[in-house]
Amino acid sequence: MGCGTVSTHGSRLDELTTWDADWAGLRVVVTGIGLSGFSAADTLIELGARVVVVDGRDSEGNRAKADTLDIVGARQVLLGGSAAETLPLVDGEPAELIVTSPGWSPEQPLLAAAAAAGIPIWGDVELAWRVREKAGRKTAEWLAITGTNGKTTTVGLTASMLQAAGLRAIAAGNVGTPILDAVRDPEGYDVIAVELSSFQLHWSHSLSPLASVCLNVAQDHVDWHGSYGNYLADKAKVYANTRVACVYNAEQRETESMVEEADVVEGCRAIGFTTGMPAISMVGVVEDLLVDRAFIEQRKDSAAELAAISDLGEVAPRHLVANALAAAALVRAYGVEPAAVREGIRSFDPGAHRIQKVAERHGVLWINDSKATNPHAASASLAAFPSVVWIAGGLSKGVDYAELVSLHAARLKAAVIIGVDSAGLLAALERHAPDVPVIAVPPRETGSGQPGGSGEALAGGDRIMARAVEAAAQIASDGDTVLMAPAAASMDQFRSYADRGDAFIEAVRGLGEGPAQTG
Ligand code: UMA
Repeated sequence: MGCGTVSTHGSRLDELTTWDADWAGLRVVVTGIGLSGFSAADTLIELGARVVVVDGRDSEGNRAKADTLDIVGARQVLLGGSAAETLPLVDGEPAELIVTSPGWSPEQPLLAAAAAAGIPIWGDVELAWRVREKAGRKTAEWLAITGTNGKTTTVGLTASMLQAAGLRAIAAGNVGTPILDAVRDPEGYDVIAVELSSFQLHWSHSLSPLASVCLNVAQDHVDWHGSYGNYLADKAKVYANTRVACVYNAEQRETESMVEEADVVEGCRAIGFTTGMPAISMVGVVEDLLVDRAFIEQRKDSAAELAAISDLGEVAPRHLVANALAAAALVRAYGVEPAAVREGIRSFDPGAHRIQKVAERHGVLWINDSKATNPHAASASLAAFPSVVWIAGGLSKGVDYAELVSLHAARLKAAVIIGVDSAGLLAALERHAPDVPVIAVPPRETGSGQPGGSGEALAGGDRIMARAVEAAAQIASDGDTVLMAPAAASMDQFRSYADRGDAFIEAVRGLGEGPAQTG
């Protein structure tokens, strides 16, 4: 039996633009039973669709989720490698729609087969957009946020500003709460700050947010997208059909050209953000203030104060200022007053392990940025400090460190290298920062007090961090910053970036109040 074409399936799907539309009996295959797949399957079952769920991993956790979906009324849940290779039928007939989890690549055999058969493929975000209107529930406006780095901070700041304005608002999407969970909240939200990954954007088709931003772009996820060009094209989709404001990074031309090329709703404005002096239709910085020259009537010759840089906390690196400005532009597009922007910034908790001040001892600032798992993120935090003893290294994921090291060589007082996979970083330091002293902590350090036992490897991680911190303390002196921003993933020596950050904090606290270094 043929699987039909896009146009025959499209006609029914075109009608499916609210919760109350006729979803009953629709034959859907949901791929993935993780956070987004589970929420998509659960939603579709509640809507009365006939749902088959597929996941390549037959684990205990997935079996438990499968049992739950069976109970609520899934037609079938298929787990295991072979299940994910072929397109299943739904009640003996071809699917009319695939709803995929974001992590599934278009090359994946089941999705490739669906595409070849002309079956439309939506992500969970597309489904959420289609069901956001429901009789008797508030319909939330969406503020859409993407970018290679800073998305999570920016959605958090955006939600915080909206809440400070007295609105019912939440951060959802790639940040962790599946967007369908936010959309299905019984009370409903006024506004959702939606974090969108390039994967989610790839599988989104009809979103029309009130305002949108691509914060920045740098090489990432090129394997999934096939090329950097494809990655950029998917990122650019964040601006499609935007209604009020497309917010771009005035310091990164790529994001501005995405806006220029986007098909937006008539009347939508392009608003820049800059950490320098703002031109007209931008938000930016004047002296130590964040200001708005975009959403005020007198923008030709004046700017409105939104907040002070110091409202962002003791350490306000440039990229954090940029994130706050992007968030401010989004909420100003919605109509939030300047006072709520400031209040939202002040009450925002960026969470641990992100440029977190751990201690200040004898004029040395100790900063934990364990969240910096790639060179782009590490570069942003290095840029925030003039004289740095840099603790770095870990699982490199094959990235190139040449640009990072040459860009920041002048601010490096020394580098303390951890990690089992840091050869690339060491080579880059040797080549592009030959005058910077480098201390490599041997990767196979194990705790002398922790012989044997299953915890030995991780106890080793703690010891390695303690060695790194001791080495940094020997070198750092008044005015220096010891910055643990590894530019690499953590899983070679730690359970997670959080575990690595905790080890750093513990080691810094373990230094006590010993004598200051003079060197
Ligand atoms: N699976 C397969 N075959 C595949 C790929 C995945 O069977 O080829 C299965 C896995 O066994 C698993 C499920 O699919 O059971 C996982 O699906 P998923 O990888 O799409 O992850 P979810 O649990 O649905 O979580 C996703 C986002 N994950 C990814 O995009 C990889 C989460 O972002 C997001 O918080 C969540 O939806 C809710 O919206 C995480 C992430 O790492 C934080 N994002 C990437 C990033 O930020 O760089 C994009």
